[in-house]
Amino acid sequence: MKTLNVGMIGYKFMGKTHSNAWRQVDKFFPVAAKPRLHTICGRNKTAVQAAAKKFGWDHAATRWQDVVNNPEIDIIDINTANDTHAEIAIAAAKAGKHVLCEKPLALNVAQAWAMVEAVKKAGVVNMVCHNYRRIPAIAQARKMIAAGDLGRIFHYRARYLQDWIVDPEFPLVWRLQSKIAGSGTHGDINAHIIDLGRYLVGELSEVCGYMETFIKQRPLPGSKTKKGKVTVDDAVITLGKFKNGAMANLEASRFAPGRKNHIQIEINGSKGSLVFDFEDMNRLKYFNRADPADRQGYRDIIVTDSTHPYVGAWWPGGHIIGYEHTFVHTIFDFIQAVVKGKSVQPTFVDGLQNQIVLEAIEKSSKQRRWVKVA
Ligand code: SOE
Repeated sequence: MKTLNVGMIGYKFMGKTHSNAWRQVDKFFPVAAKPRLHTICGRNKTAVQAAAKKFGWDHAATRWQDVVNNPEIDIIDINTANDTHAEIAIAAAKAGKHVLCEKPLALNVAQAWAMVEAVKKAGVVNMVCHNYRRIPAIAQARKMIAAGDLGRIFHYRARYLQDWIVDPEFPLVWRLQSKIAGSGTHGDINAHIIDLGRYLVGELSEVCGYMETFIKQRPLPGSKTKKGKVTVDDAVITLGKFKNGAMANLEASRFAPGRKNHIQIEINGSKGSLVFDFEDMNRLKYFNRADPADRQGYRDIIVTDSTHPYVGAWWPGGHIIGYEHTFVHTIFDFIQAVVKGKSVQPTFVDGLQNQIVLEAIEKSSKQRRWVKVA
C-alpha cells in the first residue's frame, strides 16, 4: 500500500487531536494509503522533540519552511495560531503539498482568497478542519435534511458556549489578540456553528451581528502587574437569513460559566425537527410530524449503527464514540481525497465563504445594521 508522509506544523491542543487521528486512522478505516507521521514542527526545540516522542512522529523540526520544502513530505497539516495559516498554506501549495488547515482558515477574507488561489493554482487537495461536520449524528442530520425528511427548513438555531476566560485575571493569550487571532469567540467557535449552518441548511444571504468584549484589559502572560488591551470579541449573537428563506439564530460566547464546550443545534422544518447536543453527541433527536397524532414526540436516534455515517468502522452498534473520533473521520476523508485526487469538503473555498460571513457579521456589529453576505 502507498505511504503518505505527513508534516504537521503546531503541536499544542489541535496538534494533539490531529496526531492521534493520523496514528489511528488506518487501524480502523479502509484507507487507500497509509499515513506516516514523518515530521512534527514547533518553535521550541525541547518541547517539539518531546511532542514527537509522545505522539509518535519520526522527526521533529523547528522551522516550518524545512517541513514544507522537504521533498519526502506529501501532506502539510497546519495547527498553528491563525496569523500563520496563510503564509504556511500558500508555501505548502507552491511546494505541491496537499494541505489540511485548522479553522478559521485565515485572519481575514483577503488572506483566505490568496489561500484559495494558491491551492487552485497548484492543484492540491485542500481542506479546513471543521471536525464537527464529521460527528456521525451531524452527518446523519445532513443526510436526512438532504433527503427532504424535514421538508422546507424554517429555523437553524445554534449555540456554542464556553467559559474559559470568565476570570478577568485570565491572561492576554494569543486568542485574545486580533493581530494573531483575527477575532475572538467569533472566529474560534462561532465559525464552527456558521460552518454547520452552511453544511446543514445552506448559504446565508444577510446577517445582523452584535459583538461584545466584556473584559477590556487583561494581565500580560507571565506578569502580575502589567495589563494589555483585549482586541477581540468575547461573545457574539447573530441573526441571519439563509438564501432558501430559513432563519438563523446563533450565539457564541466564552462567558457562559458551567459551559465547557457546549454546542446545541435545533433545526425546524415543515415536516419535522432535529435536535443535537454535543454533550450527548451519539444521539440525534427527531420529531416527525407524520407520526400518528397519538404517538407524536421526539424520538432518539442513537447514531451508533453500522448504517450510520463513519461509526460502523469503530465498535459494534450501540457502543458510543467521542470528540477524538471526529478528527479521525476528517483525516480518513482527507486521505481518500488525496489518493483519488478529489475535492473534500469543507474545502478552502468553504473556509473563504465562512470568513466572508464572519466579516459581514463584524461589519454589521460595528455599523449596527443588517449586512448582505457577498
Ligand atoms: C478553543 O476555544 C477550542 O479549542 C477551539 O479552537 C476549537 O475549534 C473548539 O472546537 C474547541 O475549543
